[in-house]
Amino acid sequence: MYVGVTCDGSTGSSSDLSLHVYAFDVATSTWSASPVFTLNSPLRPIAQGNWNNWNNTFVQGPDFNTNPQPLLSDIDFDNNGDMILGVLDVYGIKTGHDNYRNVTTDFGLYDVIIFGDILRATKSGSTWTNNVGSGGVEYYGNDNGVSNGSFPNLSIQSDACAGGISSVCGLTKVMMSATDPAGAITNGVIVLNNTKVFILQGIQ
Ligand SMILES: [Ca+2]
Ligand SMILES: [Ca+2]
Ligand SMILES: [Ca+2]
Repeated sequence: MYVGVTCDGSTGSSSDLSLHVYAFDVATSTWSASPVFTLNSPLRPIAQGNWNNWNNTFVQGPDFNTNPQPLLSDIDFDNNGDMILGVLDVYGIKTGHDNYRNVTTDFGLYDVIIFGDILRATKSGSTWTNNVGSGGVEYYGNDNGVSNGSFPNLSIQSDACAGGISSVCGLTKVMMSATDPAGAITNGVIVLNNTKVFILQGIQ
């Protein structure tokens, strides 16, 4: 059994953020040491997508509001034993669509863009490599939503995972729940190829 843990930095700073996956051997009732996955640049392509420690600050952005805060929300495995991790941006849960902000005198309705993520953890011996593809960029570089061009500061939704992932043993694809898979203001899934790292399709 595998258990995901998020160090959310809520009493510290974004440098305290990390993800952990512990393995529990049911037969022997023992826990393994956990590989630690750090977050943030350079594997988050745009500045607005950088992870922050968990906080309750409403952040007014140039188009939508963004304040990405991570939660390790899903663990799947590829055929070769690599882990595929889903990371939910909990700012979207704290805020929502067309909702009030946390200021009692403001009755305006606000919208957000979340920047979740899909990470791949590749094991070599006892060492795990976090989310690094060839050239040192994010492994699933095409985990992007699609903009309709209406929001110039967010010309691309660079990390569109909405936290859920699904990988089927024997297949080379992984499916993730996603924001903007078929244009701006859509929800659905994006299908990624595990080996060539192409986006296969976005489905609303
Ligand atoms: Ca990306
Ligand atoms: Ca990404
Ligand atoms: Ca899953």
